Amino acid sequence: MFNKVLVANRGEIALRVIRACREMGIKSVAVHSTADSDAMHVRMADESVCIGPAAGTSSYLSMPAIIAACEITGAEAIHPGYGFLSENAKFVQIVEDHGIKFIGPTAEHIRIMGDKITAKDTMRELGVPCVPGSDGGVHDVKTAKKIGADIGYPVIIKATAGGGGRGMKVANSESEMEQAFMTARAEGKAAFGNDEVYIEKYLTTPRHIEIQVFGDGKGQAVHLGERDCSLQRRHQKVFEEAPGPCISSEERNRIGATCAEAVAKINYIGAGTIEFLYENGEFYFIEMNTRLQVEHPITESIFGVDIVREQIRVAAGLEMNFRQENLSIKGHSIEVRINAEKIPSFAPCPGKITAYHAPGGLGVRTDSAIYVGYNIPPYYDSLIGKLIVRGRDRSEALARLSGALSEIIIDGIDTTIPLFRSLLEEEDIQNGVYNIHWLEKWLDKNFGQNT
Ligand code: MV4
Repeated sequence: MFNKVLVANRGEIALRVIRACREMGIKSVAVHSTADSDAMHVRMADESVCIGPAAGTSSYLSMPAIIAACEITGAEAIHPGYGFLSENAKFVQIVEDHGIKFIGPTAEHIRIMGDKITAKDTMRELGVPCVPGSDGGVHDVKTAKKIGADIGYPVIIKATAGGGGRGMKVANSESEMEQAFMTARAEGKAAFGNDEVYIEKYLTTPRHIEIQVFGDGKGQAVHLGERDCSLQRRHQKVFEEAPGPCISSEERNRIGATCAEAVAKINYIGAGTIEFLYENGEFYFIEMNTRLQVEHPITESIFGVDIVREQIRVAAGLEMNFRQENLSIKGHSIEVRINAEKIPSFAPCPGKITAYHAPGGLGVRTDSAIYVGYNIPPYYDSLIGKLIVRGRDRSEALARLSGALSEIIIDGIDTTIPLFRSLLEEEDIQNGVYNIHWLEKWLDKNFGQNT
């Protein structure tokens, strides 16, 4: 096992990794920007290194600074958390070239899944059900129109380098194709330096269901069920639950086995998430994320598995601590993302925390790096905490969430907490009846132009 791990991240996810290291008897190294000298991850780690100025691009994204921090401290491995360098194939290559272990998948797997066309081709080949559409890239409008006529409108044109909803355009009929095609290409070029696009049938009212997978890199892999992450605003998830309220155990076992088999076949190592759109009882692959995700705790809560610990174990060459036949779901879990944002505009709201009380009790987990007197810097993501609850069933989880939201205190800044208090009043949320458009429609109805 590693003696020392460098955590190339900040905020709650850095704490999450540092805690796992501590439990495993591994020393931790925090890295931080000049804006984060007072951050909790710096205090909690065994050692820390300042790696650059406030801007993420000059610190948490600086490959030379992070490699140097490893060499200075003698860290043998890097955990990237999520975001920043977690899905950067070039970084993984450089890390490994320096004889440092990257706690995550190989550069090759990250590269394959980072290109959406290659990812889809690979998954289709592995027997994972995909959205009907073009076979690979589409290079001219004439071909695009032919595909539109074949699969039927509406269709969606997606940039192969896209993600997070950028470089996507819907065409409702052939007359909209040229404009949508050219715009998707231009956005792909501008945002990612890659103008290759592909086309899919546009599903109008799907849910976003993602399957957690985990591989040992030696041909063994398991799945840890699904998460329903349909409640999103502008491609930012706000509320996630596991299991999905609309997924039966038969459906879970079937799609889960398909996903586990697929990643086993490619010798995938560590944690991964296979994203699907789910509509009329069918799963359609859209993307794979080759990282630990923000919402991983809801899966941990219902399976009783420490996903970060397992990531570290397999990176060190040890076996996974679980097998599919020993994994079972106990109860229901929900996560809400606490962002430093004003509701209903969702405008970022950095500033000083003047009071903080984290809710507690059975089945309540608060993952956050804030403390009283902490000044949330304006340079990074607005996520400041995650409230994760577990109950024996969905209604108990909802009741615990409601209790925890009454109890939590974060003063000094605006947060998304009031949004969640309102959402829990909604019958559709209570009944688990929502799709990827539900939240934006609800915000529009309740706040109109203010969101
Ligand atoms: C789609 C789709 C409908 N049909 N693909 C958005 C982000 C990217 N991960 C994929 N996305 C979508 N792909 C087809 N063929 C609708 C979306 C989509 C979406 C997906 C998941 C969660 C929220 C979403 C919000 C808008 C659009």
